[in-house]
Amino acid sequence: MKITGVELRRIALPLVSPFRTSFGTETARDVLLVRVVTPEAEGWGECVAMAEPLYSSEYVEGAAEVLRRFLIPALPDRADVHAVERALAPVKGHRMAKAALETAVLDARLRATGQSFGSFLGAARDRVPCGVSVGIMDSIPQLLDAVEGYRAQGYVRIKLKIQPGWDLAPVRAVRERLGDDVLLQVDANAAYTLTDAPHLARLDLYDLLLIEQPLANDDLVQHALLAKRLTTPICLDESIESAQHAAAAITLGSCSIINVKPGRVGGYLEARRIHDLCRAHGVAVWCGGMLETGLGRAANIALAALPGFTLPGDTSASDRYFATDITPPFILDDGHLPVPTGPGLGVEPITAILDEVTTATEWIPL
Ligand code: NPG
Repeated sequence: MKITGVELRRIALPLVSPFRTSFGTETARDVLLVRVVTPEAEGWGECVAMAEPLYSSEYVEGAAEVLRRFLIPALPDRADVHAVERALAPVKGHRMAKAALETAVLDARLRATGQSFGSFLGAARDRVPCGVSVGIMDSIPQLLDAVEGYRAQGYVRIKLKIQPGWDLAPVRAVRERLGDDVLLQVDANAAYTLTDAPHLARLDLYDLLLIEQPLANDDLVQHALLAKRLTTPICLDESIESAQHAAAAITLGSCSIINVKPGRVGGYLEARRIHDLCRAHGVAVWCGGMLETGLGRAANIALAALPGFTLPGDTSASDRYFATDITPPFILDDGHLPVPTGPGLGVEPITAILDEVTTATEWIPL
């Protein structure tokens, strides 16, 4: 299977409500889509980089640039995902850009052979339980309203974004309102330092599933020290960009849970390696989210169906983010989403909607 060319397509999608984290507020998604064309089939990849480099060093314009200048020209002749991963490896970093290109090649390949992402990755279930990530709000009553709305929709786990000044009180209020049985976790997006350990230890009262990325991205040692001072399990997100990082974190005792985001780690092959490593070590994993459209969401749901994904992921329904998704929407059913079964991602963009939200396209022949 030879690759004929690659299209870079930018789309703009407003979010149904602003999403605020400790590093910024997203009100719309500026998404870079990668379409790989072969004579047999086309494949899609969604780049999860945001417009600004605040979650990590990557940002959408930078991803487009490294794709057009370095990654697409480095593609091998054949649309083989392992060969693609090797060909992109010499370029340092830029994992979100690499993941988008690798996913598009894999999708084209799987569509040509009729195999689904779930089957390729090793999915063990046909539906996955879904959590929801709830942003920082202006007031606790506003937060409680939002959380109750999500509970009514059926989400099986609630994740609250926290930051200094928005932590103990909102967590206490939500725990009191929801009762002890609801799965509740928090995500700091690297907003604290080790000197906050006594304060973070006060979260131990609320029976949280985990605290996600309390300290800075490169603080693996500090996370290990913090883990000794909390009973709440530590989960790492931003710190884990590869299976090597995951191995180091497990060895050091920096975390007992890992949030796997394929974009952050360079693609679904590396995401699966992290799953395999964690499973062998008894470390739980769950699938994170980056406000994906239905294309990225489809692949994440397939990944979340692997046997080591024992905690509900940030794999919310389309309407959590978008009034109109670019694919047929993912709709929550009893707190779960179905793993797509069609070839490749198992979903296609709806052409009329895609064209309407497209802001730019660029064709790069090979
Ligand atoms: O459900 O897709 C989702 C969003 C889940 O909270 C979520 N994502 O830090 O994990 C995160 C956060 C995020 C959002 C990170 C946007 C970066 C950008």
